[in-house]
Amino acid sequence: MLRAGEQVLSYAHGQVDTPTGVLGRVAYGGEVIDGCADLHVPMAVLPSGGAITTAWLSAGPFTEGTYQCCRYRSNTHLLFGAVRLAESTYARAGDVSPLEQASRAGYERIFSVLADLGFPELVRCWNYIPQINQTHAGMERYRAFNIGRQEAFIASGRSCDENLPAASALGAADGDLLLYFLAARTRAVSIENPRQLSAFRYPGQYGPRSPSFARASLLSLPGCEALFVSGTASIVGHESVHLGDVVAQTNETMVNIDTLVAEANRMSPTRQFSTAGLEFKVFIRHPADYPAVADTMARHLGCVPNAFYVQADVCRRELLVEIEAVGIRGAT
Ligand code: 3EB
Repeated sequence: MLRAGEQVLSYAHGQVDTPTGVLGRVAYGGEVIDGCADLHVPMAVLPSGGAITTAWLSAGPFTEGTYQCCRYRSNTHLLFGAVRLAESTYARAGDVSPLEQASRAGYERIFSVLADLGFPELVRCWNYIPQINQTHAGMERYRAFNIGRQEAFIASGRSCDENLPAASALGAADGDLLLYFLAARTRAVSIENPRQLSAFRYPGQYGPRSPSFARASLLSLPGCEALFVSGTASIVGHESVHLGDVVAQTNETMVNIDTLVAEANRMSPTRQFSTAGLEFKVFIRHPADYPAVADTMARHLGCVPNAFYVQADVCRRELLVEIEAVGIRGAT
């Protein structure tokens, strides 16, 4: 188990009972128990249920509070925050859906919190969108989310194609729109995947507004460097590949992650990240695919992955798996 304070940021998943040095905790699955974690995500843990807690560990002293409905905890270097929005509090306004409004409002709040608390750099975002693949009033919900998110970037004076955060976007069966994030005082390096078209340049067939995220981000902190690999799927160029084949989709996804790791090492030659050394969170559309996904990852890596698995919908209907990862390398 990692001890807080050894380096500016560490990450752990599993049994995280650390009482001190917790910047933020997120529990996946299980029951909603007040105080069990800072945040609860309603996604079933595979293969057998229960809950997994993830923790971002850092040294105090911390400042914490609620600011414009955004809960946050921060120290000298980093801020962890979360916004939960009920779509029912927004009314459809012409073409503008409640989800688009909630997504825009959520990101605008995040940006104002970052500006006011002095953490201008959004490094990593997690976006959980209920019923992500459902269509309402002719628009798929993931696409409505993308419009609202990009509107917030524009309204906050942020670029939509530079310095974007790493991100994941997944669908939960139900609940509120949930956004959580890590922000820093210093800028991260955004990394793109040469095998894929940047998501912020996706053509119009994937929705009227492109998704605002980078394929990975690399943050230098005192004593360590953190690589945040965005949710990664079986996409080459801008197209989904290996339709209906979960093993091939998993392999293609791992090749995409290998490519991002190589890009990160090109930008940070001293740190030498390796795919096998990353910690993975794996989102699987159909629970029955769990053994095939876990086995394919192990074969690809040549070892048992440091990973946990949850059931979630992926933002394109044909994608069966999305894999994200984090790697933190201390000074060597
Ligand atoms: C993709 O590559 C798959 O909209 O924030 C992955 C990670 C995906 C983040 C997002 C979407 C997002 O397009 C989907």
